[in-house]
Amino acid sequence: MVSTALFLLAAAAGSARFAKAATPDEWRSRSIYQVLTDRFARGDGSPDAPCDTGARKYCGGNYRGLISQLDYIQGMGFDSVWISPITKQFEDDWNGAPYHGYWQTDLYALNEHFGTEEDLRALADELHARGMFLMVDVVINHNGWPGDAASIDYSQFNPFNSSDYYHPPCEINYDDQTSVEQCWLYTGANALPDLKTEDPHVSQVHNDWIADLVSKYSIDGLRIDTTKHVDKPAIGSFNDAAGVYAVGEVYHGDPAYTCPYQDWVDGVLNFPVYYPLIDAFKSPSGTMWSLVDNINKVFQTCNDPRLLGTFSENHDIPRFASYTQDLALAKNVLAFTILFDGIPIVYAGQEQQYSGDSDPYNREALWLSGFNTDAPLYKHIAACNRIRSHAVSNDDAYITTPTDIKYSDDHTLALVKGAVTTVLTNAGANAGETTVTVEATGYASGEQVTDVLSCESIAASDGGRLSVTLNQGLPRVFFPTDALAGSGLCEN
Ligand code: ABC
Ligand code: CA
Repeated sequence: MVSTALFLLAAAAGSARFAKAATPDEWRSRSIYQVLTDRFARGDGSPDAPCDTGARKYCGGNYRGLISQLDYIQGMGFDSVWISPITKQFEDDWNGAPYHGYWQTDLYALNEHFGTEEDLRALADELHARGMFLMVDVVINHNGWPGDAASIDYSQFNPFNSSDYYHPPCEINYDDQTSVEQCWLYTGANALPDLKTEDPHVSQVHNDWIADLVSKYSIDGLRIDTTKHVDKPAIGSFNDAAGVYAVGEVYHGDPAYTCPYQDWVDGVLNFPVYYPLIDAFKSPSGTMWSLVDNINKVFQTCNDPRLLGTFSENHDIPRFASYTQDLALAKNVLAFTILFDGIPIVYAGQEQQYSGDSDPYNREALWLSGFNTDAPLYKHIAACNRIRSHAVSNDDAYITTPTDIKYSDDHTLALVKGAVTTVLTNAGANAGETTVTVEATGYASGEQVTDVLSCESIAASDGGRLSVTLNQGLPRVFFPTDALAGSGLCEN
């Protein structure tokens, strides 16, 4: 009894700080929708407010707008939202404004363009009321300054208000890791003064800050910007101090470079799979071979491949539709993104087939789509997310089961993960009918399986063999027909 009472007291005292902290394990089954806060939804609802991406200025999106469009996000099956960095930025905009949030000047104040403390708390509350998680982007590598390196007045920054806290300016040599960590990402027009994160004082300030921030706004997870530009021990202690799942932005396509970061941070964005994924699917002349190769390397090299973030677009890289308008190819790439191992991340606008290429044109305002829930990719994403969460609720082991590549050729890839068999093709929408045989799917001989994208059913034959017809370049996602009840997919 005494110990129970003590436990309850301790739990009550600790609840304010730790109750909502979400662990890596709690994130495994999640599916993330990434928004640039400024570009997703406006609180005043003005549906026609223009947003000129080329101008690189604020367009008026904010937390209140985001709250008002959570049905749209949830309707696609997402249960987590990654928002832009929340901290105060400089206000000058002669060379582009910090509408993206990566040019902070003050760790302890909010960027008021996005809303007040109450608005941000209201966003966290509304997400939690829906069973959703809040992921916040954070920057510990640098601050932002509206001028070049020589013009910086360090006293303007809070708390790192002297040049002593920063590395001296230098251009990064990407072949030298010390330079990657200690030189500046940009020294020109909008310089990014690079913090001495290896200094124990700087690191301690960051760690105290993040522990408080996570608690103050009930944050469930972090995306750590510029992870490869920060020394690894500082990343490790920062993730520990945060006490929630963090995914690091290690912007590098080589698994041998990217995977070792998992010794220091819970997860990393899966750049090694991103590059060959796009190459495989952006046109019918792509092939699957480097994708298969990098999947195998990631499985061999990363400590926990199921904690990586899988993505096919973000705000730094060309949108998929900038390569091709082919809807069948877009559906294949999204099916992979959501049904491959790891935590899927879809960047707002992908569901509306936005086609901006590089920064800043890939940052289109979502409200200009009218939040169209009839868009074909909106419905496609919803089906993929739905079968994934159904597979999770049917089988505890699904999420930690590695994907098995059961078949691949130049144009086709068949993935088996638990009860889900995903068959992908880069043949494109103009392709005719072909048949591919996938062996050893794990289905029983004679078992009926349904493609949840078309609702067509077929039976597995001996040894779980599936004879899969592909037509018009569309992906197929099979699940045992008898086990579909409750999924909301193909149930009648
Ligand atoms: C602005 C303009 C740009 C202009 C630039 C000078 O200023 O919009 O048009 O070119 C923020 C803003 C940006 C802004 C920058 C700089 O700040 O969002 O709009 O650009 O002021 C993160 C964020 C990103 C953010 C920052 C800065 C960092 O996601 O949105 O940018 O806080 C590097 C960093 C990476 C960073 C990215 C933008 O730059 O590592 O953290 N992203 C190579 C390098 C990478 C490099 C990448 C792109 O190029 O290795 O380190 O990323 O420059 C593969 C290789 C990769 C290789 C790629 C290209 O090819 O394996 O290693 O990446 O095969
Ligand atoms: Ca650095």
